[in-house]
Amino acid sequence: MTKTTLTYIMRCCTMCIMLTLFSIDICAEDGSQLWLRYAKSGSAVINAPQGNATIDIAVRELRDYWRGASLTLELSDDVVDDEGFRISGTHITARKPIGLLYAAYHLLRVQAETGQPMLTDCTEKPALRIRMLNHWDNPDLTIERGYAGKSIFKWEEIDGESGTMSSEMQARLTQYARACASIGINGTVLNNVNASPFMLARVYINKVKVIADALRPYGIRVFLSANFASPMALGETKTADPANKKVKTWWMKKAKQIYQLIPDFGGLLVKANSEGQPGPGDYGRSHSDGANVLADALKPYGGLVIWRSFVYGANHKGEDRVKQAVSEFAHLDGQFRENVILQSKNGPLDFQPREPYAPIFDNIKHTDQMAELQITQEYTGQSKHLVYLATMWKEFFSFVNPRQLRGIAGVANIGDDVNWCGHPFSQANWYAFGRLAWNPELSAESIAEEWLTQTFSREFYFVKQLTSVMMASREACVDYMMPLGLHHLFKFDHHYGPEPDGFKAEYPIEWCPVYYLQADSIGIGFNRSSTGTGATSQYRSPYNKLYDDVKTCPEEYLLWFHHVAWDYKMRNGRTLWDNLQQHYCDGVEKVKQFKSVWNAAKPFVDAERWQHVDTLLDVQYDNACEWKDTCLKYFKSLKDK
Ligand code: BDP
Repeated sequence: MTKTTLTYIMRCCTMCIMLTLFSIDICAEDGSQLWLRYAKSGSAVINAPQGNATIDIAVRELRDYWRGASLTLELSDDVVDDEGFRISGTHITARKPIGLLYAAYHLLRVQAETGQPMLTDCTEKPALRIRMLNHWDNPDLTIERGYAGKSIFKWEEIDGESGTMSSEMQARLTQYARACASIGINGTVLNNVNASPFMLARVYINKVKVIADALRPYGIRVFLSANFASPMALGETKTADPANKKVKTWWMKKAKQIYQLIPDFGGLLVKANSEGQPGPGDYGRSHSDGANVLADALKPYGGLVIWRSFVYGANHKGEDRVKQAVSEFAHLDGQFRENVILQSKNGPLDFQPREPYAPIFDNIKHTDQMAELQITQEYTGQSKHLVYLATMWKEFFSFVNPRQLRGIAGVANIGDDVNWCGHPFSQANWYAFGRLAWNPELSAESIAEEWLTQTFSREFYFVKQLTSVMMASREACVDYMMPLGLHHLFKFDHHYGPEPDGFKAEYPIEWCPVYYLQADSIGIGFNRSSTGTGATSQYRSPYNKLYDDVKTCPEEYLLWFHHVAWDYKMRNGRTLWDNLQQHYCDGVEKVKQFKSVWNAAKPFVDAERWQHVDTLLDVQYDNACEWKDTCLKYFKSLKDK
């Protein structure tokens, strides 16, 4: 064998190895790229102003992935909205750099969806000013209600003194920022609402600055959750009483310290006097007394206080839990500073698979409000069930006009799992949250199609079939877990499986499933009408009347608002008991169908993600059967008593 032949053979082998590696790289789909699976292009010529970090990112993204001809990016006051943009031919204009970045992601999304570098003239701007994620991440990297690994905010990998972080942390943060910016998210709360006071200690603020610096070019402002007793817990005051001078001074100094390091810091999110968290109530002060002290401290710097209305069991012990937010906050409306926003969960209880909307949105008129949605699937199968939540959020928007809100927050489902969210389809909920915060008029269906196309395949059959699965998935979950207005039948603490007979004397009654079921041999359901707790009276017209009367109450909320006899005739002429059984069976049946659709989808999905989803659908099916059997068995035992 000549030397040339040997070299040739060796070259070929190296190529083969490289090709194999390369193709593994292309084919292996571990979900880590989320919906940003753009193919490299590198062909476009992008003209843009220089010297701005955000515009540089927009240029880089387009240069790397835009497959069309040249584009010109320009800043112009013609675009009115600070975050908006205009596309006209090959000209992209925005008032601020962030608009150009949003335009870049818009173009790449359309290209990924259509397969073409399409330029359609349009003007876009976000519907809501604040579009933020709330991470429930703890400094020890655990995540409350997190089902996708540990926190991505790895504090030990950040050196606050030198302002640097590990390259892994940097890489993950950049991917996180890209994903958020690609769907218009512009704020993030880095830590749990059950907040460690240490998050406000100087050493953490130094580290927060490093994260804020990394996220800033992507238009994302950083917020922190604050423990109301921080000054005292950090040993710097003797009390956390908001009327105390030293406490006020502490908050002012803290604000100054934060803003010196992070000039665009968003503000503080506070869970006060709820589920054991400290608050102004500990000193006989009101929520507005407490919120206003923080608001005064942040005001000079433009910071916000986001105060949560998820408060129960403090001042209104014994009252129906779903009424307590209104009881606690309605009389304080008008007493909050202008930079205070009241943040409320979509439903009055706690992120159940279905709840009526929270009536606090009807009762607060003089304080800015934000809605809090739960992207992480605490009560909807965690990272094991395929449950697409956009349909639930659209349902909420049909009662509470999102355009009247100052912002919207989503409790994040993000962790350090390779695919970020655990279940491959849970990524869709992160995606849909951002898209709806940008434009709440988008349909849940079109968002599912967008996401599927970008995340898996543009194949028509695949997208159509899987869109129908996603669209049916939330109702399936309601059916197999708690149909017809049933709620909180979850196992204690982890909230995963069914425990309809759950009762523990040592727990507050509001945590016990039997309290919500109110089931006996006669019937089932919580009477919240005017003959019961009167929760229906907290709703605006016409819902107050509609919900109050068992005859007009929508059946999906029936057992939320009414205690109904087992043999009550439903609108279809069959008894409540019959209907309940039917719903549970339908729920199980739907999951079975999801499995067969997924089976047929095999040719369109890479093996790795296909297998992952398939395994999870088996788990979901088993769980759905368990929910049905456990609940129906228990109800029957009561009914037959
Ligand atoms: C409940 C969660 C709990 C949270 C609480 C909250 O079970 O972990 O701390 O809400 O929102 O859904 O504060």
